Amino acid sequence: SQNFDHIVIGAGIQGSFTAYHLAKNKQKTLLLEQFILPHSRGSSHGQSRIIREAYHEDYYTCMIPECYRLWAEVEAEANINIFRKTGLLVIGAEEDRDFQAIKRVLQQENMTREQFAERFSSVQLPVGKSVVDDENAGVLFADRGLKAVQALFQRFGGVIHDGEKVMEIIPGSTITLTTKNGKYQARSVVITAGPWAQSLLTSIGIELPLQTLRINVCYWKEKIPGTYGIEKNFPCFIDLRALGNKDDVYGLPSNEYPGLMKICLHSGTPSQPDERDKNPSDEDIKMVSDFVSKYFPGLVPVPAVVEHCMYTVTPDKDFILDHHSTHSNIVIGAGFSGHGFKFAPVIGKILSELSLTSQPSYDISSFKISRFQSFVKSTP
Ligand code: PYC
Repeated sequence: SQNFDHIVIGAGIQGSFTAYHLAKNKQKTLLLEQFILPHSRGSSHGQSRIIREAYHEDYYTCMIPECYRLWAEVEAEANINIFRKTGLLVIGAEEDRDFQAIKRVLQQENMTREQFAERFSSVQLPVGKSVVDDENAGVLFADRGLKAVQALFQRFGGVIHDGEKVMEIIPGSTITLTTKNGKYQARSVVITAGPWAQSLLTSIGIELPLQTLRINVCYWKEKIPGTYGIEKNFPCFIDLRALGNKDDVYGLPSNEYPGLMKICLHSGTPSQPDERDKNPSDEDIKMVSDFVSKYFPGLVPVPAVVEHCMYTVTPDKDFILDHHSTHSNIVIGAGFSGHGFKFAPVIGKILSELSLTSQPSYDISSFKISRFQSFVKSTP
């Protein structure tokens, strides 16, 4: 068998950043990925994601400044551009507690309806909703960022084995992993397997309340190209509980596909990760189409491109960052619930700290497995 200090299972953005931090800390690290890289089966592919300060929970807002700093560090180390500041409109009902909390975090007053109409004449503001501006928010170029983090990991001496699915994890003070290609041993293992986390965790005695969802990622054609374009400084947006639904609708300016704006529901349909494209549902597309025709009159309300990705969602939509309850050298990063990408530099840092048994840089009590105690069936 081959020996490493640490093995990270799953080379999505969370696993790749964990491996990056470990290798940067001079740890001999293997990053294992079941599919040939790059791939579009999990949750880290696609061209763009939002980064924003607009959160209402302090355990997320406290991480955001370091996220911006570490993304910039990767840009400098890899000599590429990953972030583009666009701003983000947060649209919410005045009585919505999350909207009020976000306003306090951003320390912003509402834009008046007149100011909004003047700045965004191509958008109808939903009736009964207010808007605040998250001026520092923007777009992360996701595929490019993921590739850069993996390349830096290798530059720091890390090893990536893709196309190698983990078949067995044998816990112990030294952990043994079996893949279809061989055996590996390490002092610690980090599981960041996205929608595949549960099947690995079951094999080591943990059941988490994770729901895997298939997400339709829709792009809508501009009637006049560039109307909602990044070049015209059109911002990202999030409409909290859009159309009276429990879920948010978010959008990014047209950029990666010229003439197409990305607008999606922040939810999807339950689906197994290996059967993502079986029995697809387009209920959510109908809802977003309704949203587009009401509020974005400059878009054709039929999606021009629909891509797919997976969310792995916890009941409270908060992440899981913890040790295995009985095998503390197995570290778990899971349940990123469709909002983890922006946090990956800091999540990776925290997971690397947990693997090194050092004190995590952040209070991670909100991310512990014990909050789901009734669901956890850990073997002794
Ligand atoms: O967290 O900003 C976000 C987000 C937007 C779309 C999916 N997640």
